Amino acid sequence: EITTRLVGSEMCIRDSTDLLRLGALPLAALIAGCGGNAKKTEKLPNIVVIMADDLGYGDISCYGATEIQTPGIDRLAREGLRQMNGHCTSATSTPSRFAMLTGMYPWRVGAAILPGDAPMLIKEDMPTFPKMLKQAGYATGVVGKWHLGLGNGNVNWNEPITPSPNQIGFDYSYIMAATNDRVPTVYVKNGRVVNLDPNDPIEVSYKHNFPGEPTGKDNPELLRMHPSLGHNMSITNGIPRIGYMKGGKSALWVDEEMYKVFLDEAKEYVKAHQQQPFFLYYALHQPHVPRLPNAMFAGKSKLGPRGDVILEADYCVSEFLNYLDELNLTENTIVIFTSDNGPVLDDGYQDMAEEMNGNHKPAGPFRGWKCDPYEGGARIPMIVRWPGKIEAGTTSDALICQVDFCPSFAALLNTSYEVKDGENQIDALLGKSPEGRENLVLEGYGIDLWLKEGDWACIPEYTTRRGEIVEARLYNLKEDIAQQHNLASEYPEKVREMTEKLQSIKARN
Ligand code: NG6
Ligand code: CA
Repeated sequence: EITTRLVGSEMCIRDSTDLLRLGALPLAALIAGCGGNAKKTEKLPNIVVIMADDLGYGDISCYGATEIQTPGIDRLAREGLRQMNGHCTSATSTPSRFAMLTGMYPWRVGAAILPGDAPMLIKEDMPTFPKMLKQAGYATGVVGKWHLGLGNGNVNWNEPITPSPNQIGFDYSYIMAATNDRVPTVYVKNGRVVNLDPNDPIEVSYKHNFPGEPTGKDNPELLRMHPSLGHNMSITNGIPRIGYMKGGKSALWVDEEMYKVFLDEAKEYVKAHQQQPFFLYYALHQPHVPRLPNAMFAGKSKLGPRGDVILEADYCVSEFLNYLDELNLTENTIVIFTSDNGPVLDDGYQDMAEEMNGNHKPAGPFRGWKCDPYEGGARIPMIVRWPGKIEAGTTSDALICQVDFCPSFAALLNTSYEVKDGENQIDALLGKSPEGRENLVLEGYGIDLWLKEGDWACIPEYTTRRGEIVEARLYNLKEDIAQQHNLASEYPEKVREMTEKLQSIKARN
């Protein structure tokens, strides 16, 4: 008989194949204790979420790319499960990451792409994925892109910054504040800028430049890559960014080395915490702009810098997985690989992404890109590996979203933890059940929320800020995966029903 008992940070099962054989039972029951006659105990599984930045469904070979090969990420697919209907909540970064970490729809707090000097969006009293895991006995760390704000506004970058990720559930953080195209272009470790010289303090502003500081706009002669849109403010490493910054010379990052800085940090974290259950959120910076591959990858993809940094990201995944092997952690570590939003070619720099794209289809078979309220904006790769527990080389069509990670893992760990919108979809996440969510609210950039339910996707009619009415759109994804035929006028009832459903989810509190 299976009882539900957690023994410190250990769970016990009769033997390691029990979990597989008992696949039909709720996983929470499986992972729980097993009374007095246990033959051996097994540690709680480590959990790693690797999240790429702007990587599309069609950008990796295990999801059908033919113009680029991603053997590192493909290894995860070969040894695990590909979610074919996996989503981020939003077609941009900050909202999706907010949802993944809080289990709450991001539009409830008006989440939007944040500047690098924005205050922390996740309030200290909000439930979070890492807090839940801490409660279950995990060490929790984040390495890489943050983009959820830091401090309480008016951050002094020369002092300890709080709140940082360390105040909302992570014991350890080694991050960039926002994106690689936004200032401050420095790393922040546990709330402190890394390698800062106190005699060269950092100042940051998103409103005005600092006297005498060059900008991309005024000093194009200093640039080694030019903007195509925006990105004409302060310059770091010959690359113009969004926002103004002064000082901090010794702390500035070198874009071409960033892959290694974060990879080494991720490995270090795992090494340091291998004795206890750990959670690592490894947030890759690729293939977001500016795309500056290390010399190891430059020119290797034939798709230009965008393809090259995808190869770089793939290398990071591969090296990280090899390191888990080396430390003997592969078997007891759940690894999820995913992305924060759909792909984009030209995202503000002249980096040949469009010119060199050739026949590559970054969004796979889907319509739309990053920022768009279509499948291409928010259906992303989601690969889950747990050796021995998830059948290798399988796929699932269950509707599932990153907003479900926190409540799903809470169920797996038998921890009771309330979140607002995420659902316990652990059986779908691990491939034990073909059923996923009944519906999911998704968002483009701005105010266009949309609803996916069954075979249908509906973007209700809405009014833009300028007062223009955008007509409702309705697509049958089963027959029209590329969303080419708007069926709204043919099925007004369906539109009405889905619009009301969306309204009622919005109103839920
Ligand atoms: C946009 C930027 C884009 C990118 C995006 C955020 C311009 C013209 N475009 O405003 O380059 O930084 O914000 O991307 O500035 S995200 O993946 O972090 O959401
Ligand atoms: Ca992104």
